[in-house]
Amino acid sequence: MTDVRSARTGGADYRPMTDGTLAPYLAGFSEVAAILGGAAQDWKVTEVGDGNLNLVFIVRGPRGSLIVKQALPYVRLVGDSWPLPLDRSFFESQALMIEDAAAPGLVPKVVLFDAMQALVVMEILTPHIIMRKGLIDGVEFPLFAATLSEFMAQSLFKTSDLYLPAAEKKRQMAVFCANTELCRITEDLVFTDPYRAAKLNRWTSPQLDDIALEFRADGPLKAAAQAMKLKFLSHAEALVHGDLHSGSIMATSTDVRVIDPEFAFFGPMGFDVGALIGNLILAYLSQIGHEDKKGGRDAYRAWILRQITDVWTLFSARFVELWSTEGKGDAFTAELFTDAASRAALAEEQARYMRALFEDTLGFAGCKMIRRILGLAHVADFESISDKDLRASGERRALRLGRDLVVNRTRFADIEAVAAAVVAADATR
Ligand code: SR1
Ligand code: MG
Repeated sequence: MTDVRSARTGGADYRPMTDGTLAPYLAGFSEVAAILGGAAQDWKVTEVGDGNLNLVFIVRGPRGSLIVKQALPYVRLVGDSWPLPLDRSFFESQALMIEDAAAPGLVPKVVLFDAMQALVVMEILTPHIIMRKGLIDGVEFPLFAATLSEFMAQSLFKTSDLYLPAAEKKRQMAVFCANTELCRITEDLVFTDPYRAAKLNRWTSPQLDDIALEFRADGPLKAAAQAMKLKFLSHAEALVHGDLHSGSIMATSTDVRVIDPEFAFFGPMGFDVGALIGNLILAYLSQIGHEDKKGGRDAYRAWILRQITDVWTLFSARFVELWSTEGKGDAFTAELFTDAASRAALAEEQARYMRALFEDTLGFAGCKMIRRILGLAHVADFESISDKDLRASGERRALRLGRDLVVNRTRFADIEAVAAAVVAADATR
């Protein structure tokens, strides 16, 4: 892993790339030129970024194609009134490499990190689509649950104290501790702003004015959301992706990959699992706006619901399996658990740990759902519904269920109970 001190991103020579300037710049990197083939004048560059933060280019050469992601010095969604450090490209490239080592083949390969221009050159994923788009269009991804559960189990377990020696975990943590600005975005936008009159908040208005106001006065909800925020701030359990929603997944019917870990830091594992499940629930509750007739998406709803239960069930089983077979970290020192009675006690402790992780997952899932409806950054699942009344009806159900998940996260018996709550919430449509 690169030392953060040698990875000063940006500087006097930094400039945002354009379709015209990127190819000549990349020509200076032999590893990039070798993949693209030909010379700079043969490369076709297209800016395709539609995310909240960065420039994203596809570069096509006679031999191959690549993706280039360049950080902008501000939040693209808002403009240059909101400056943002360029070093998020460093954290993204580092996280991609750690994730690839933990879960090989489940993230795009990094070809180059260039600190001066804050850009990451990586493998192009084609013909993959952003999973959120697929969820809106009713596309099933057969490998989704198996891949995401494997990705989360491997990347979270293998960066935790259950697997790493304490000194190595602390070394990795020290690097990602510097990703403070991106963490700050999450601290504000996910855990705080939806519960106060923040300037950048927005919601479907006037339909949701009442519930936006109600949530700002909801003491139990605000206290529970702040309890989740405290976990986010202080539980450095593992290297979390930090923004693991359906827009950070690219998939086909035969391949699923995780992209965009620029928010990565050492935080609570449930933040990733909760982001994923919360976004699947949003996808489920937004189907009302995407079906051609009432009930037209029922089979697809059932598919999403299965992904919610499968992803948790497969993830938790795989995580415990890794712990039991590769638990060589400084936590739960393996030599203490060689006899049958000790192993049984360890299994009980593992069950307690997974229960706590489940409750964290639900709390974070609820926070993520609420922020996407009352905060600054929304999701296309709902935003693409042009009938505002219909959109707001689904958003309201999501807000109520999100609140339930945050406030009552300890009361859900298991993931099937969560699935039942999703179905019950949607039954009011
Ligand atoms: C200002 S950035 C808004 C959101 O975009 C990213 O996808 C993260 O979710 C962030 O919170
Ligand atoms: Mg992103």
